[in-house]
Amino acid sequence: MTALSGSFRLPVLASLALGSLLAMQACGDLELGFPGVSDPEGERITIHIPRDAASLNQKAFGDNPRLINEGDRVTWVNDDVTVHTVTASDGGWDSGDLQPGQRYTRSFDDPGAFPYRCKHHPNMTGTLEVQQTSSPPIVASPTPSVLPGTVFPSPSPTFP
Ligand SMILES: [Cu+2]
Repeated sequence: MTALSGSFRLPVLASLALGSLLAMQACGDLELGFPGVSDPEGERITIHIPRDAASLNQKAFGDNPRLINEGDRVTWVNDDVTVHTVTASDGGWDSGDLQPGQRYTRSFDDPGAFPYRCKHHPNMTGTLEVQQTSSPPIVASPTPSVLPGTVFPSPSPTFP
């Protein structure tokens, strides 16, 4: 009986977990889709701003510099208990105030180095290094792979 009631409880737990995931997703920027679903245009990268981030200086945003590929989409999540921002050093983009638990997402479509900081704690710095990808990320029509040196006879019409 305990095993049976246990197996009845599982779907409820699973749907609760899914529900909270969806709720978390809805808290941040308006963004459709499910977590974990791959974006065909690039990777989704999450950078967590940890507790007491202001004391971490140039490591406040994790790995620094952080290497990503062009087209990748970066989400910063404020896991701290104080307000932070993610603000480009050149002022080109700005998350605005991120309350604890809030997130900010931005796509990086051009290669280069993008230094940023927190407006409230200018000692909190990070740099994204966006690398150029050698091949285009989107393949419109996949072509069959042909081994180099393979010779195909030119097609000739056949008649009965
Ligand atoms: Cu801050």
